Amino acid sequence: MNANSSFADTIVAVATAPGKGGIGVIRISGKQAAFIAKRLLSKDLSARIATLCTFRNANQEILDQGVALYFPSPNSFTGEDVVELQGHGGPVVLDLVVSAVLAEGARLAEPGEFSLRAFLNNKIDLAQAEAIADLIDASTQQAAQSAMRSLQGQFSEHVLNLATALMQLRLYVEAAIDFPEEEIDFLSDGKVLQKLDAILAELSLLQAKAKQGQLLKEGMSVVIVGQPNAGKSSLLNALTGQETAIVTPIAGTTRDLVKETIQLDGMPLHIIDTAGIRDQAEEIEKEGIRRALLQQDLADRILLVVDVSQGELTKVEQEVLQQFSHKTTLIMNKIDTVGLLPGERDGQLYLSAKTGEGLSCLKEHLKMCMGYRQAEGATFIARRRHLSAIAATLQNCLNAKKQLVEFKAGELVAHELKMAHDALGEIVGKVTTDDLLGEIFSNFCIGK
Ligand SMILES: Nc1nc2c(ncn2[C@@H]2O[C@H](COP(=O)(O)OP(=O)(O)OP(=O)(O)O)[C@@H](O)[C@H]2O)c(=O)[nH]1
Ligand SMILES: [Mg+2]
Repeated sequence: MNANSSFADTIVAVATAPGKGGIGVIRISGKQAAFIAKRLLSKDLSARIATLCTFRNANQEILDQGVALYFPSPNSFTGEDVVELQGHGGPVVLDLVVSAVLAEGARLAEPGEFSLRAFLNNKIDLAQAEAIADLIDASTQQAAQSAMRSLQGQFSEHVLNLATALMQLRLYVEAAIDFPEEEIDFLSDGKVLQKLDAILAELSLLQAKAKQGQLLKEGMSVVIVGQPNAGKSSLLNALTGQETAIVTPIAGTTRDLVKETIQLDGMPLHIIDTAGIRDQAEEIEKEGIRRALLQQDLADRILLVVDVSQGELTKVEQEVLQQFSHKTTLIMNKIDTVGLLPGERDGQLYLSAKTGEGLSCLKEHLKMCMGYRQAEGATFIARRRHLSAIAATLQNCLNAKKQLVEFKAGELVAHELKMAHDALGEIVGKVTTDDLLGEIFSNFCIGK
């Protein structure tokens, strides 16, 4: 989607979810919105007043009856003239009204085009636009509340305050460079370092909150692997609290990947159960094992399930532990059969998928692995894009500090600070490219 080429068009889309509903909302935005509404409704609309109307096409056939709302520019969602038609929520009747609007010269909106226009008209910044999509997509209450905080601008405000502090520091350093005879004094009087340290501390705080927000949005992925009959599917079922996967005493029961998402105190947990890994497998099972091994690379965490009564780890189990030592948890399952206590010992988790003992310990362990802290109230939703921008800003500030402390190199301090400032600006959209905008807004639903 090109950000500017089609800005002159008036766009239309059904804004409510597809399917049947009590009402359905059609949104029209652009210069022709009021004119088109007049043609359809044969009525003049007053700004921000609900008006009961009959919706007609160009042949004066009655299509629907409903309420029309007019939001004149600039006081609308997009910043343009906007008309919203609230009719009956049936797909056919909504299509008829949209067709009538198209016949009057509007065109269908692309996904996210209303939000893109809101962004380009400075009604919202980029982080807020993303928060709209994240609010709609939220899979837990915590994620929805965090998205709402981002939408209200709390995340952007934090970012903008930091950007202002960085700007002021840049001005200070650049002024020092412009007066070379005083440069050394300026840079060594401690003020720059003090301000830089304060910015670094704030950035770390922002990073911590954004990480929580990203977890709320994307969650944690966990893959359960192990030998046949170790109790992998039983563990999946214990975590979901349902008979999600088939459990039998027959080795080789699970062949396909079984996927389920639950929430762990607000954090989405994507769990994948896999085929037991063994050498003597027939063709279907072999394919299952191949898929299981692939998942190990992708997961945030691998749960290697072992029957606690089996004794020594097998070669396959040792290989998993070695190859993925940084992200594997060894689960000693079936403690009920040997009378062991549940809990975490020597980095291993003892539990029983059958009785549920030790399950809460596993849940705490998973949260801890991701650094998820539910108690932290005021997180805001964040995306990978935001996290990498914050990381880049931090790195540039650290480089600036090094140039300052070790080399007193004013020019290079200024350069690093400029890079930091630009990286931070990407979050709210002060620095953007058409590609980035296309990528972000094309993932929105139509009508947003
Ligand atoms: N006593 C006891 N039995 C368990 C426990 N966990 C699983 N089992 C039993 O072990 C057998 C195998 O369990 P599954 O969950 O199907 O094992 P799996 O690892 O998914 O096996 P495959 O799909 O064949 O790879 C079943 O009979 C389960 O009831 C446990 O904690 N305690
Ligand atoms: Mg299984």
